Amino acid sequence: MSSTDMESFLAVYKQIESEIISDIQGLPALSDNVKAQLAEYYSACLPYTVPGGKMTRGLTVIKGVEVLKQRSLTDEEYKDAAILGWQVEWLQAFFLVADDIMDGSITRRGSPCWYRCPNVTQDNAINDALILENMIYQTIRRHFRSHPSYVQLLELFIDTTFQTEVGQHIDTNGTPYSNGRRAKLDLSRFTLDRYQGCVRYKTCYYSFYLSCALALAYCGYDPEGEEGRALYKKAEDVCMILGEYFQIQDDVLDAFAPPEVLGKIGTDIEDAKCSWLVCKALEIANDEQRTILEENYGKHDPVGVQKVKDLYKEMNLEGLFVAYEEERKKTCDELIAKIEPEHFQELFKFLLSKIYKREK
Ligand code: GPP
Ligand code: MG
Ligand code: MG
Ligand code: MG
Repeated sequence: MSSTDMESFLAVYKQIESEIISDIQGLPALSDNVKAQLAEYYSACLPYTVPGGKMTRGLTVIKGVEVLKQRSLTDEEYKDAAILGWQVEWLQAFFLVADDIMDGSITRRGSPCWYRCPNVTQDNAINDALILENMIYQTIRRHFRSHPSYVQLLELFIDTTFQTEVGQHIDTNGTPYSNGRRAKLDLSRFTLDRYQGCVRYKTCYYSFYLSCALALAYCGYDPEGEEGRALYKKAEDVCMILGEYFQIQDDVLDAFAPPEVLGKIGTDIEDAKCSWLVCKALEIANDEQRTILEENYGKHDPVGVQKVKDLYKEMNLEGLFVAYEEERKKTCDELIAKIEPEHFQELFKFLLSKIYKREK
């Protein structure tokens, strides 16, 4: 079984979805009518919010288990790794449903954000984000309760969720709120130092490290043991660098990628986000360029947003990014080449190949 086999991976999604819908249909002390409404609602919510992304996070767990075992997987191992992979995708669905509300986004994966669907609304979407999170723990209990790594698997999801939420808080408060409104834009907050801290928490742990750590945990590596500790640490070190590179791409795509390719419409300028682009621009801006940012950044006004994008173009930030990407690719190649045991390198080469020069 190959880890890049989407069809097999999606078949496992289907099974998890049916298990969850059957649970809902079996809830005690609810009339058949109410249960049917719930089942119908979540039979629409799950396929809309969970599959349909690039699925790299999920497939990475399978790749990780293959790499660590140094052989192709048995059917049972494949299924276990795919179930864990889908739990990372479920976590991502939970985060994205919530993130799109917080960021006031319009589209996701080429369709309206879940909270903007007419039969959903923000009230439901907030609760659905919470339900999506809970489903992770239902599924892990169903499939891994008697696995030796059960507690560790749970703790990885708990810790990663907290880390991401801390990052999301930093992200949301690049310009803090005061008396229910955004405080005045303070460009001095947008530094690469703040950026790196924010991104480590909001992106690196859940998008890169979690999948690698789940593979290690599933294969029985103990984070407290000598061999295990070194492997988790290596994975963490590389994932922090890959994750930062990935979020910098996300920020550049937010401003410059065609929404029909990206599947989402950028909101970072309107939302006054501490984006890599604004940090970089402020590093090199002259007084006049800084004034353009002062006057236009963080406003929900298409003319102002265009002025910021024109400024980014004038400052050749896209060119700076291309240079950054080449430098990053080189650093990552070198870093990965030093990882021991050698076969562990394959996992990070896989991740790097998925992100280098990505367009969505
Ligand atoms: C990416 O930020 C980070 C997340 C999606 C984590 C959200 C965390 C929560 C606790 C809700 P982003 O806003 O740049 O992502 P995108 O560009 O995909 O909207
Ligand atoms: Mg967002
Ligand atoms: Mg966000
Ligand atoms: Mg973004």
